[in-house]
Order: sequence, then structure tokens, then C-alpha cells
Amino acid sequence: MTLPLPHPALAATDPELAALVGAEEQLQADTLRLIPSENYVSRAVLEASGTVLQNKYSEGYPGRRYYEGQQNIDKVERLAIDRAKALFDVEHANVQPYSGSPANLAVYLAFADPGDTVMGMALPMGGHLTHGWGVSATGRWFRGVQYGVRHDTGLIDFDEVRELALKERPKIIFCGGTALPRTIDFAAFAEIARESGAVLVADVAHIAGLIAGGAHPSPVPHADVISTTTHKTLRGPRGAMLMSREEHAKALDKAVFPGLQGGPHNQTTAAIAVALHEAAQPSFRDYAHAVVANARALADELLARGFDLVSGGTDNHLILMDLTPKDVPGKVAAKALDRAGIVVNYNTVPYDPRKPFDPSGVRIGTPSLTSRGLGTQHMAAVAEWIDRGVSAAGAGDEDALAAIRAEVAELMAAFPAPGLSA
Ligand code: DSN
Repeated sequence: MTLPLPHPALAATDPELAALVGAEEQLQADTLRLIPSENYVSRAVLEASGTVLQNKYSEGYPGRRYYEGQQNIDKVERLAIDRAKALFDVEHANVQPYSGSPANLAVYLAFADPGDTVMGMALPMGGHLTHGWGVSATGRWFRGVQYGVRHDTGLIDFDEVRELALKERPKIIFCGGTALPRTIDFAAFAEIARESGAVLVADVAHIAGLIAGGAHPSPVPHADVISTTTHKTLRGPRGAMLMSREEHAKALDKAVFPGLQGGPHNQTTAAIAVALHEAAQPSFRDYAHAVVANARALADELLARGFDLVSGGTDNHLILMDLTPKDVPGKVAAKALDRAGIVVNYNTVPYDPRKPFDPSGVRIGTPSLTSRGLGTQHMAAVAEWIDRGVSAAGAGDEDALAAIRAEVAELMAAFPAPGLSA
């Protein structure tokens, strides 16, 4: 299939918008996309998310709606729920949250009241805004107490987490985050939550696909609630799910609707169902393990080139580089790499002396490149491009960045992206 993909109705109605979509297709095809929370969905997921299901209001849940005409929508949502339950081996699944932040807000609504104490990992340590960080509604409407990682190891100090939990007695403890390169010890968090009387929420948005594919331990049965987006390693549409044992089903469902949201986005529910079907195939297990193998190989290649990696490497899909020793700020490096056709995001590192909008680190990951079929044999080239790109960023060498961009595009052309190819 040649790019841009055919969108005949869109091109006829709104050529300006169609041109932008086409340009984005070309950009995603030509570049090495290393943002660890992004991926390429399949044509099947894209098609499901662009269907007439989006024309329908369905407030409520299957069999209990406030609108008629749900003959097909109920079946779509039940399919998504059943597939989520089977894939993650959970008793209950809610597939309606619009995205990760609303999903987490629903958890607050279900288990806490404004002013209550909640606990999560601090955002600059690798947590998420919605885990009680100050600028988020969750840190303004709740009393957020935050844990981090050890300065010397970059790893979570469970003695510190336990001490904090027993002192503060939070209603909810979140584990998981957005910049955690290491395996999450759900059992250790569950023990602390039990001791302190908290509800344990495992936010597995980043690693849901790895869990589904057996490449990261599952939070089942340790966590009371599992929150996840559906569009990262899980390779589905932009959406989210909440999962739990049956005992929490009612509270979570009530919190999502009518507590927080109106009508579910049925076209997204359909695409989630497709993604869950894809994730249940044996090939997805291979994918999940390949994501981790690629990340480990890339981390080794970066270490060999003198990069400082938080926690010394990775167990999952994500690598957090502290560029302080390279004397290049994260933002400068990220913007230069973008010009070189390598798409990353600048990121704080634990104990970062710089500000979040101009931090010391860059966050990278392997979900997208693995979806295109790149393997461990390609990671030396990827690390070499990053190394040359960061050096060129420091030296302001635009010719070097342009040369990398051409080399990247050549390799990418040999590995067509799902969703952008037949
Ligand atoms: N924005 C997501 C990420 O990039 O990790 C987290 O919500």
C-alpha cells in the first residue's frame, strides 16, 4: 500500500484535513518512533474505531441502558468485557473510561472522598499526574503523599513506602507509572496496602501489553483494582479499562457512569475488543517478549556508548537516560533527535536538578519499533544513531542530524508499519 492511504470521502470533503492526515501517515512511516507510550495499531483496530458505532448514545451498561436501539452496541461492549476478563484473568472489567486519567479519577470516586489521603509515586520519580501529584485535580482535591526511588539505585525502596503508608494511612495506594524501567513488585505493594488498610491500584497503562503477553508479572491477584490505558503496549485505540475482583465491580461501574462520564465511545469500545482479540493470539506473546528483548539489547548498546541509564538498564519496554554526563539537556537532545527522524520525549530523571519543562533526561522505548519487526540485531544501529544525534545536538551539527534522518528513513522503509501497510 502506498502512502498517503486512501481516504476518498475525507479528501473530497476536507482536503486540508486529509492532507494533514496524509502527512502524519508519512511521518509515522518514515521515523523511528521511540516514545514508550506510543505504538502502531493494526488496520483492524483503525477500521473498528472509524465505524458508525460512534453515532450511538449508550449511557449505562449492557442490558441496563438509558437509550433504546442497543441491540448491537450491547453485544460489542459485552465482547470487549469478556475478552478483557479472559485476557487478564479478572472477574470484572469496565471498558468505558475515556482514557487513563478519567479511569484513575473514577477510582478516587469509588474509594475516597475529597480531602482523604492518597499515595502514589511522585511524577518526577516516574509516577503519573493522577497518582496525587500537586498540579493534578488528584493532588488538589486529595491529600497526596508521594514516594520515590532511591538516589543510589534508582529503585523503589519498599521500607520507605511501608513507613510512609503506615504513617499516613492513605485510602488508596497507586503503584505503576510512566517512567519506570524496572519490574513492578505487585506482591510487595499488596502487603503494604494490606498492612495500612489501603486499596491497592495497579496502574499498568505502560505495561498492559507486556502483562497480556506474559513478559511482565501480572498484578492479579495482588491489586484490588487494575487501571490501564489501551493504546500503549496493548496496541489498541486510545481508551482505558478498569479491572477488579467482583467485590469492587459495582463501585467502579457506578464511579465511571454515572459518577464521572456520560455515554461511552462505542467506536472505541469496538476497537478495544479487536485489540484484545489480537492480544490473545500467540503472536502477541512473541511481540511482548520481543519488546523486552529489544529494550534490553538497546540498553546494553547505550551503556556501551557511555550513556547513564536510570537504574542501570531495563526489565521492560522503557529506558530512561540521564544526559547530564553528556552535557546536553534532555530537551535539546529530544528536539535534535526529532530533526534526525528519531522521536523521543524529554523527561525528568529522579532527583532532577532541572525543571520538568527543561529536564535532564530523555525517555525511550521499544513498543513501536518492535511492532514494525525490528529485532535485537538492529539495536546497535539505533543506539549509534541516538549517540550520534545527542553529540550533534551538543555541537549544533544540523548536517549530522540530516544524515541520520536519511539513514533512519532507509531502514524504516524496509519495515512497513502496521496500520500503514496492507
Ligand atoms: N502520557 C503518558 C505517557 O507518555 O507515559 C502517561 O499518561
